[in-house]
Amino acid sequence: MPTVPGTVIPDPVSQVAGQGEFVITPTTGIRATGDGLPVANYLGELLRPATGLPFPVGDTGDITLVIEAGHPAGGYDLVVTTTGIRLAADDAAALFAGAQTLRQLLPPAIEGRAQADAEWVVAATVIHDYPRFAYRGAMLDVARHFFDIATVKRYIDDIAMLKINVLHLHLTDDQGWRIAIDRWPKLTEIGAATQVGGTGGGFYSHDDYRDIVAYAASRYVTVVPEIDVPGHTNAALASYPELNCDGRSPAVYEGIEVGFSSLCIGAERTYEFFDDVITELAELTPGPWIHIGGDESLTTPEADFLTFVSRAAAIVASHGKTVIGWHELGRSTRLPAGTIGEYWSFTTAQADAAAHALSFIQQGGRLVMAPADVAYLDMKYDDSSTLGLTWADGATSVPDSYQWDPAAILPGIDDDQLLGIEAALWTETLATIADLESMAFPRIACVAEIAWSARPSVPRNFADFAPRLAALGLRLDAAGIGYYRAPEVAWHH
Ligand code: TNX
Repeated sequence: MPTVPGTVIPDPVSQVAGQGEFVITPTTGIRATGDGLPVANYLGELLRPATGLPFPVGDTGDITLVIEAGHPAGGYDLVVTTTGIRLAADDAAALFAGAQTLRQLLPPAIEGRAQADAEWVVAATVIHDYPRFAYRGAMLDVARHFFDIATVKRYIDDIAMLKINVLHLHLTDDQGWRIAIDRWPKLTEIGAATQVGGTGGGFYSHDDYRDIVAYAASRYVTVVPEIDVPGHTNAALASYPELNCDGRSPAVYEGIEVGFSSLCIGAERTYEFFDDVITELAELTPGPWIHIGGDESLTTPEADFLTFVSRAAAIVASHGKTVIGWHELGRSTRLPAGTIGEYWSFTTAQADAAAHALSFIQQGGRLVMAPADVAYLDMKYDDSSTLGLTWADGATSVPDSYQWDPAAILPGIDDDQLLGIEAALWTETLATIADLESMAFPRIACVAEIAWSARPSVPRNFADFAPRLAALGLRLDAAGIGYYRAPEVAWHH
């Protein structure tokens, strides 16, 4: 079926249909210079397999990528006429976002990895577009189940398609410590040996991790590493007896309970440990943020929690990084300036969670909204889901994950106080790429649209979105990405 303007996800700010169409031919090339060249090369790689056409990249070509001043932050302009395509933006990241739009203007068969038979045309259109939020995140939990480099790279490609530009990696939890720390080798010798259910496990060496970060950067995705402290630390506690107040290590943990572990707050060794971890992690992290968790430290006494949080946050700041923490971190009133809180309560805010989140604002920081009842991709879709959990106010249907707004959750909060939003994929019940994709898709498209598209003047209506989701389904089919065929969507077959 032909793709017409109006099926792009996230919905562009403005899109006007033109006359006629641009026809791709064997001589169609991609023109770019300077910082535009990597995007042009990426676009070429995207377009070659299914078309079987060469798409030379260089000084000439009917598809022109231009870096020029004058676009809104993160935004681009895309003009398709019968004679050519012009994509322009202020920087390469915004150009890349525009390339994702262009990709969705092509027939769905473009997503196939083998040569396909299709009419490679793009309907004439004029698109002016820019993001609502700078931070458009996806979180992947590689601690409960470990995912290899290839899987993480595939997930990066999955999210980049939807203009998501942050991958938050939940690297440590009770069930596993997944990043090598040279100064503390047992973290991975012992702490990475297993995972939920007891089979498998694993970790990233520094080179593995650099590989992931570089791949993400090639998709203009910033990696935010999370070391979850002081709770969710059984894997570290099992690896080093000295991190436990009684000097004795617990056994490794393969279940899915939360809230039972804590670093020893009173021991100086704990802070030496944390500083060593952050030293190595900061060296591996080109992005501005390091996430220190802070959620569900249910066995850490309040005074200890506050002591720990202010010291841990200061350590991260001393390495030149901005702290992100789950909203519980807002219990502390001594956070470094600009600390980012990640809100994970519900769209109807629970009082304590709201107060903790607002504390970040009062301390000069901003929020990333990841409301669990709509943006947790590990929630079951409905009773038929075999994977997933239900604690976040029951199942989360695809319409649920679309019909909400991040600025309508907390009192007195507007877009200015929000850095962005995030879709979280916890993996207690998810072990394979097929598991991840079937839970993420299509709900991650809902969250991506909320992150990018302009705030609507009336509440979002799923009925308006569903046809575009159906169109995305054709692309996912061609790409071999499995997804949940939500009954609320008229899928094309
Ligand atoms: C809560 S949300 C957690 C995670 C679990 C998740 C499962 C948050 C900050 N903590 O430890 O994996 O629920 O949905």
